[in-house]
Amino acid sequence: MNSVKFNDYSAFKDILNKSKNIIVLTGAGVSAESGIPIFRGSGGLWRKYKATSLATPEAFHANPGLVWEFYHYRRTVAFAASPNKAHLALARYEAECKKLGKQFTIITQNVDGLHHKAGAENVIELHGSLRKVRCTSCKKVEVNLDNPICEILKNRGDPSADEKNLPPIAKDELPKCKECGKLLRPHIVWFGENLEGHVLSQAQNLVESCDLCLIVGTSSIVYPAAAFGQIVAERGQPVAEFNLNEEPAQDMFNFHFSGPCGTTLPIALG
Ligand code: BJW
Ligand code: ZN
Repeated sequence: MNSVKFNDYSAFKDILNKSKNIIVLTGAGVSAESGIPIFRGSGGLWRKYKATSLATPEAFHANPGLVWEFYHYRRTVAFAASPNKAHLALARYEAECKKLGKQFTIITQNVDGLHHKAGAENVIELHGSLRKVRCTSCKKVEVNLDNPICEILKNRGDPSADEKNLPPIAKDELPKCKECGKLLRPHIVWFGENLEGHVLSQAQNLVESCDLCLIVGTSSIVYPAAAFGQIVAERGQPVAEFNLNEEPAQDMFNFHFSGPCGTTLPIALG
């Protein structure tokens, strides 16, 4: 039976130095110190809604104006945010790996673009990106950094606004596809939707071939990402978790570093 080593930086560094194909799965916790709210717990509310209840195709179908307001707010926060010490430590380590001929890939569940902003190049965005939109009809995907993305969303999205005082937003006022004129949506993977096939298989290949896996700032409850660490551990390869929580998500992981990852990761990768 494997026993988890707690905050053992020296034993972790021995393994890190020997590894040649490293993956890092990141979640909302890696961006928390950049001021991006996490999904679960007290930070996961926007107005009276749980963030996870708005991130569904059903919510968008029922009220696209409300869901676009929520995403307008998220885009505004993410576009203004700066990478923190955890993003920067990962990007620095990627550059070191490149020099040493090692493979290093960040697989992120985040949609905020902060790994790229920190300078990381080898990043797989599992759940899409706030920087992209997709047509609900012709499915064309494009980068769109306009903010607001359409006139009606100007001055909307305030999380503390009282909805009783806000006029509802009609569907035909929302952003439209330049090709076919139909409604655009955020290019984000919502609950119950499949991840993009090529993105998922790229991530799965790395999960099957890596010799070290870091799990950073994720509650490890949303699949398929939640299974990645477990799959690596079942193959007998080391897994190291970095989380505010004191306890590991899985007792089959080898290392657990508790505390803000803006503090723990720079030590572990330094
Ligand atoms: C810190 C910190 C600091 C804080 N330092 N740490 C198998 C079994 C059961 C269910 C399923 C299954 N397969 C699929 C499902 C259904 C579903 C699912 O997993 N549900 C579970 C809830 C049970 N999965 C899906 O629907 C996926 N699709 C799919 O698999 O398709 C096939 C299929 C469909 C249906 C049935 C079966 C198969 C799609 C998932 C898409 C997830 N989308 C979201 C919303 C994106 C939209 C957006 O961003 O606007 O992605 S949900 C939300 O959760 C978001 C996140 O990426 C994701 C993960 O959350 P994360 O990152 O872990 O955040 P938190 O808040 O949960 O945790 C933060 C952590 O950080 C905490 O642990 C803190 O302690 C820590 N922390 N500060 C270090 N400073
Ligand atoms: Zn279109």
